[in-house]
Amino acid sequence: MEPSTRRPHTRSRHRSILRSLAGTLAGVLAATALVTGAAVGAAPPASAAPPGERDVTAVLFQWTWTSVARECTSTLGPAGYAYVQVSPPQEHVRGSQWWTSYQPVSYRIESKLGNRAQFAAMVSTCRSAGVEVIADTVINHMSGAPGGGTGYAGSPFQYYSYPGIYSDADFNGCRRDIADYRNRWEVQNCNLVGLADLATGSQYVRGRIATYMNDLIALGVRGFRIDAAKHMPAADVADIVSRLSDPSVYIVQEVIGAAGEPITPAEYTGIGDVHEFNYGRQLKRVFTGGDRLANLRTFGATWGLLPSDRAGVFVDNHDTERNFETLTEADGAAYTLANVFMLAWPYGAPAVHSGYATNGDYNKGAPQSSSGAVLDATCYTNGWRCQHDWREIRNMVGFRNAAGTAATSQWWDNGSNQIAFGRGDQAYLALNGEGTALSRTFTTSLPAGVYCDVMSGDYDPTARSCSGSTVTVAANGTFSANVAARSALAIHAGAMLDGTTPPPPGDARISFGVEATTQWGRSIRVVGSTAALGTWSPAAGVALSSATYPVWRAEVAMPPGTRVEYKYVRVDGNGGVTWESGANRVATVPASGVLTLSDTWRS
Ligand code: ARE
Ligand code: CA
Repeated sequence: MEPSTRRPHTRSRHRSILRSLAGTLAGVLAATALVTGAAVGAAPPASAAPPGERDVTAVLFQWTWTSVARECTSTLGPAGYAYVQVSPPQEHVRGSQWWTSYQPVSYRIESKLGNRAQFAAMVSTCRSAGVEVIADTVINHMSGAPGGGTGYAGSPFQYYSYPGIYSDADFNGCRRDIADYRNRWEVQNCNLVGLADLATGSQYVRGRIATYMNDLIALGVRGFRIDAAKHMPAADVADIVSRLSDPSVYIVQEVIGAAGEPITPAEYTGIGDVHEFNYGRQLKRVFTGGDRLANLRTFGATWGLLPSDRAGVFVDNHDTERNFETLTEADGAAYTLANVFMLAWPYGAPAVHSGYATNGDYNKGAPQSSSGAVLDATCYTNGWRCQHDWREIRNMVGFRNAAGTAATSQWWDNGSNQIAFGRGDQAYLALNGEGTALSRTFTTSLPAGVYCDVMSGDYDPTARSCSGSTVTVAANGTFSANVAARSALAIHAGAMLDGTTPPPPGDARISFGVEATTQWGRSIRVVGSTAALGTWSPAAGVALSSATYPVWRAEVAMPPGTRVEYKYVRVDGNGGVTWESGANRVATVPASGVLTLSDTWRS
């Protein structure tokens, strides 16, 4: 592992801190078998963020802030998404097309997607639901409208002149369109499709951009997609990022790698993550018959892709679903299965694109009223596709969270387009890309038990029930199942069924206890890595009793020897959730009897 100071903005740094702390704690625990809350001294800074291993982003493309907020609470949080990426929030040129978002005219947080207050409320609601917000930031350029005009929020502007922000001298001198992508200077100093190219080498411009991004951080934003990063020298991007008020925010840069071009994604990996476009391109090739799924066994860096811990990956994004460089939702099962594979496969940080029907019109803006106001999104109406909510995709987020950092194991393939693999003792996927059913006995490293196949139905963590079919894993790790043509079967430790799971011998259990003073109307829950603790979903965690206030307590029976990571959360009257700060706590279920924990709330 490289020194963490060199690459401050990738998710791997955050994760590795948590992992090393967790490792230390686990060692302490193994030796003492009794935990107190004081063990974590050097915890990372307090934040409302849920614990460390989650890395899936839902991209709610062109959704209004009001609808993003609602979706965080109803769907993204419960599904376990770590981030929601929203479209550019700054003032932009007027017009009905989606791409007006990519033509800034000022840095006021007022756009067709909502005003500043709505944006702030959305960030706060999403964070309460355990979902951090990534803002798409357009900082390489301003508008492309040569005639000038008035922005969405009323700001007057001219091409190369944005009163109070930038004047002519703040733009690069090239002033013509990029024509030759093999010319580094031209790509970085001339105009991308007519968009006024900012002089990002200038101290003033860098400072002004950082002020905008810091404004978003002040509103609670915890990550940035940097649009058109390839069109700014990496040194310029690095300088801007070094000015951010919070060095732990997540950065993912749009640097499209292409054969024959001098500017490469690798130039930007020292700053943060970079979108790996070849990932989506390769998945299209493999899932449309250009290669066999069996060859995905080695999918990753050995295919010439970026190092896993620097790659932001997707099956499609808003550009590629319009230029068909990748699969799109029109590809049906191949698209769904590629997303399932992406979420199961331990490479990169995955983003699920969620768009709307375009009916073949490249420019078509998000569903809007007759007066041009973008309508709040409601899934499956008005053309909203809601890929983030498709059962197979939504449930694979839980699979990925349960799998955590476990490596792939027990790979199997039929030499063609039927594959299966596990993620250690946490999760197992069988994916059938062929036109005939797959019937076999699979070998896993999973503990024996009855699992919900989350491709065929949903697991209900409260009722501990499954609306789809179940799979019984035997003591030797095998299970037999039938996987229909062009479909998948997925099981994981976060979706095991009670009662049918072999009962823990000796009544093994943990008594969770935490001293926490709270205001009237608030309550404390324990949430953690196992199904019994809600698989990191606060709503599915275990409510503690206040009978011995200020110590809150509850007993949870779990299979003996299970290593659990957990945290306490405070729930206020209207359902808002506050996570305690610091690293995940760790405990191991005893062989029999009760392990009594006496923790102290970490504010
Ligand atoms: C619109 C109109 C234009 C008009 C312009 C200015 O379509 O005709 O000239 O406005 O008035 C988006 C849309 C554009 C839109 C623009 C501004 O896609 O159509 O232009 O907003 O409203 C390159 C860049 C890459 C960029 C892609 C699209 O390297 O950064 O082009 N992607 C991002 C966003 C886009 C966005 C912008 C940047 C601009 O994701 O959605 O544009 O903010 C090879 C190269 C790639 C190149 C690619 C396509 O693969 O390797 O580098 O990508 O070709 O040219
Ligand atoms: Ca530029």
